[in-house]
Amino acid sequence: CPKGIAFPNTGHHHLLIDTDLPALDQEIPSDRQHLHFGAGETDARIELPPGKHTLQLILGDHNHVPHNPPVYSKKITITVLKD
Ligand SMILES: [Cu+2]
Repeated sequence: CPKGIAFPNTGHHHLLIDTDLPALDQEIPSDRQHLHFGAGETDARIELPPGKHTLQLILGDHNHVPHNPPVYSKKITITVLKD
């Protein structure tokens, strides 16, 4: 659900790009490597330069803090090809 809505076992997605999991007991950073889907989005289009990249999802609560226990995906590696 969108950020700011405090509800048990609820949160929003964060996409980690080319980075490891953040601290699990703090607010997830917000920068180009940590995208917040604070409107509750379940899909997105992102643009990355050609080459290898890693992607990983982690849920954060209404304050962008991972749940306890944290809910995150495996990290995957993708290759972006040139046009
Ligand atoms: Cu967030």
